[in-house]
Amino acid sequence: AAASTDALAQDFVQFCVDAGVLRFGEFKTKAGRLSPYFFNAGLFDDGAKLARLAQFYAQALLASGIEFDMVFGPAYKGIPLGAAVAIELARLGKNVPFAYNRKEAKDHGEGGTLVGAPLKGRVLIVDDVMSAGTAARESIALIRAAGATPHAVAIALDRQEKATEVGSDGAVRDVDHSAVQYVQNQLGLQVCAIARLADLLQYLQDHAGEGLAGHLERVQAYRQRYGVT
Ligand code: OMP
Repeated sequence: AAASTDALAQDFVQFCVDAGVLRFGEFKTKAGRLSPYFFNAGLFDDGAKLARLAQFYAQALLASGIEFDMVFGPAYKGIPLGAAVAIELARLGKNVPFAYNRKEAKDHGEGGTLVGAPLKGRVLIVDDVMSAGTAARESIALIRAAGATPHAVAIALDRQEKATEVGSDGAVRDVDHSAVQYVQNQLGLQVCAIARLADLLQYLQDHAGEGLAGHLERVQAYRQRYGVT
């Protein structure tokens, strides 16, 4: 299974490079780090790309063996991702309930911040990227508050970098574990990532002859500074 998961990850990185979702250059992350690469899931911007993306999530989920009762897409970017994954799962014979949240509560009409199926059972959160883990923590709290169980997280890319925490003095500092490690080990959720930083590095190594050698060096240096083992 390990070999086929690797092959899936390599196919996925290639797909993201072709789609312009994965780019190399200079980018600032949410945590304020200067990153030599960036994954912009907003660029899965047509029906065919979304369908292909959903197939990758579904295949990675099936390979992981993770069980779940429903799919939750966190606002905003997780909403189309969760919807696409729910559609693909149904197409594969696993039709499960789907829900998402709004960022602002409505005071009329259906009211509340949750839309779709009632949150219950083991919930799978579908999101794009995990860096510091801020977004994941919010979804987990929301699912708990609704009386359901945050059970697993499916992401497209695990950046495998140090999470940050705010000290009692208000200063933000790096910690030794990644957000994914925190969600797995401290919060007890299962995490399924289609690809990780390690797969991205493998891709750059395999294609170093095609003008990607400079990017390989910069991504390696970034991992040296911010990566986890
Ligand atoms: P955390 O919520 O801190 O884990 O950061 C994840 C979010 O950062 C994503 O949902 C994006 O908004 C953004 N992001 C990317 O989309 N792609 C990247 O390659 C890196 C980031 C980031 O800013 O860390």
